[in-house]
Amino acid sequence: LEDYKLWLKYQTITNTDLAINYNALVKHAYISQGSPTLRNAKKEVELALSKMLGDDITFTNEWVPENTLVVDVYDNLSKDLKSLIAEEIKNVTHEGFLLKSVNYKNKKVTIISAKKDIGVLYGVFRFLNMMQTHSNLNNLNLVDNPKLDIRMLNHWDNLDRSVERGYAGFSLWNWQKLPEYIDERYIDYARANASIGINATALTNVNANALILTPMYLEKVKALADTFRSYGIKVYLTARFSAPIEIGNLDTADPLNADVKLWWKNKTKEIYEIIPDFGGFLVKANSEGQPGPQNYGKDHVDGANMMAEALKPYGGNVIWRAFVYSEHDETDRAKQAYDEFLPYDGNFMDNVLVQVKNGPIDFQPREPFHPMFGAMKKTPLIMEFQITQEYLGFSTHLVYLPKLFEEVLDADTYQRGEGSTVAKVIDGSLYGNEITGMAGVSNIGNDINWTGHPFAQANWYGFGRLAWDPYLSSEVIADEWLRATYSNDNKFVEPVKSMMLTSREAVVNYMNPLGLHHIFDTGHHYGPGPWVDNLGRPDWNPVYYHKADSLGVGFDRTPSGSNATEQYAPEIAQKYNDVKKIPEEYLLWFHHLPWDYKLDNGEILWDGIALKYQEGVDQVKDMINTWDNMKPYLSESEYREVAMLLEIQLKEAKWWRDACLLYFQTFSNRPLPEGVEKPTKSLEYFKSLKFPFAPGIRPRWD
Ligand code: BDP
Repeated sequence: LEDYKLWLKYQTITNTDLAINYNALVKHAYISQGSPTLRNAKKEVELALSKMLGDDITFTNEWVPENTLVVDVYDNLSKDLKSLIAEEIKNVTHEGFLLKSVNYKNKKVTIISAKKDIGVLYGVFRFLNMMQTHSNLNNLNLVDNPKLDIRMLNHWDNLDRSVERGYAGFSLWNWQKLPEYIDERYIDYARANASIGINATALTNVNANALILTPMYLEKVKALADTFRSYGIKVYLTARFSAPIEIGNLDTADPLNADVKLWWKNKTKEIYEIIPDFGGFLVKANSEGQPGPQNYGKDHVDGANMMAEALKPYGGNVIWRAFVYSEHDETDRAKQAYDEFLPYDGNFMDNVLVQVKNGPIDFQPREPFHPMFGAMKKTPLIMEFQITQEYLGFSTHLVYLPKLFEEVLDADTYQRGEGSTVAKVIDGSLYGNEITGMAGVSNIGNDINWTGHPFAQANWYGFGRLAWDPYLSSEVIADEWLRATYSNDNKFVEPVKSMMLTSREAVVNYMNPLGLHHIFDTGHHYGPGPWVDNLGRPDWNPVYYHKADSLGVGFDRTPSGSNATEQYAPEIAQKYNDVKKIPEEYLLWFHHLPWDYKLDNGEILWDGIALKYQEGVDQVKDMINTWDNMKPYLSESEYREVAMLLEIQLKEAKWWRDACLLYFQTFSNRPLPEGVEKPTKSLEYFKSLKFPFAPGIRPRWD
């Protein structure tokens, strides 16, 4: 049950010096209760301080001279207090906050303030997090503003409560009991999100069901929106493009048809009448069989702007996804989103954001950054990361994703010269966009611990922190999370942190080393399937991506091949085209190379691939050792839970290694190099494995 509390455990502070110090700081706490949001702040402070420090803290509802902690919006503060923070508060934006230690009438007072209620709540959560991580709170002077506007989760939750690519149970949203029944979990979900600054949630799957837009469901959505509002969270819905036909009795969904436009206008009005702060629509159109404007000979701009027009009067946004690849397009799948969207740059209305996955294929353990970042200069792009581990071992493998997110955010697009990082594209600083955002495909379900794997909580946490500030380091985030979740003992934090930080490279090594990608088994993406070649479309088959043959392996995306590199700035294109300059982690993503090609360290490619697979397995063994050594800092159940999962991870890492090496060996015709363990099963055995009931499968659309 401790797991349920996420990073909001508020464990008792047992270090007496620290407890005395903190107690003195917060002894007499004044927390405004002027609004539902401020009341949430108050509840959180009361809960947290009593758990961390005990019961001798006095909470007052009004200003008294004894106060040492003051929590309120700037406008409500007394003149004296205002004057003490007047300078700093100028730098606080509408969702930002200020934490400041001041001297007031010869007394130390800590002020948590902001321009708006939501900023106060965020400030409270940060302050409590600092206390949970045993930070020095004596001389605070911190202004922190979110660097992105829309910080959102995308739930791929279906109305029957199954979750596409969900590995943590069923959907949290209990549609049958809504709107009357407000599950306590909705509130804890909102608290957790607010604690890291997430301010938006798209409740439903991008493979959308139009029913969510019917009055009966909208009442239920309203109940959730009402619950989340005081935590600063806006609700978005996925809009099925053909909804006017399916639930509106029209015979077309053509975006330029007057009746269709009117239908969306009326539908939008109906939504805002009951949810006045509705965020807008998230749309997957003409992608993987979803309907869209192209069904009517129209394009993405026609579709997005039609919805944007309906939302505009209410301040709502359209988030239009760029995850498209057509079965009729013979070119490289990695090129298609760019090719399809770049011509529209500048044509979208100003309340349209285009949501782009971090890489050009699909949430692989490693991909180069998506070439649309930086190239699409006149359209705000919202980053789409996947928090749920569709291609990274589901919720069974411990993989710390902020490391992956950070790699993408730090990548330099060179689109406006050196230093044009992806982070600068999405925070709007490179091209001066009005609205900015980051979306994460949620890994949350109704499992008691929310995310299946206890360490997957860190991925939710880390996503939120990076959406707030895409320049944060993954290491700092891991540190915060570990301290709040498990322990502040450095003998625990340091080794476990380094385990987390290497876990991402481990999964790359044992699944897709040296730029290999999309060699997952059909449909469920659980386990290896590099041999799969029988699916309806070439670009659904792993053989399309690795192109192994007797001569070599890898996808040639240089000018001699698909020339996908031309979609990047010349600095990147030149580097990636040159087999000597490309970072080896992207080698086989961009090059088809002979099995005896010499790697940087002198190994031949075949040996290098095999040794990487082995290294991945060895890294998991190291993780197991690290965790075993942590027993003294963990409860029995905390220890066992992760230990059991790590054993599965090891078993599956070996499965990946053996299946892939046996398969690729049929082309390389070379022995396994020394140091690589011999497979104990045959290739035929691995090929025979079938997983019709693996979790998270989506119904196929072909
Ligand atoms: C892929 C998933 C599929 C999603 C699709 C998407 O396999 O279930 O519907 O992405 O993002 O990663 O739309």
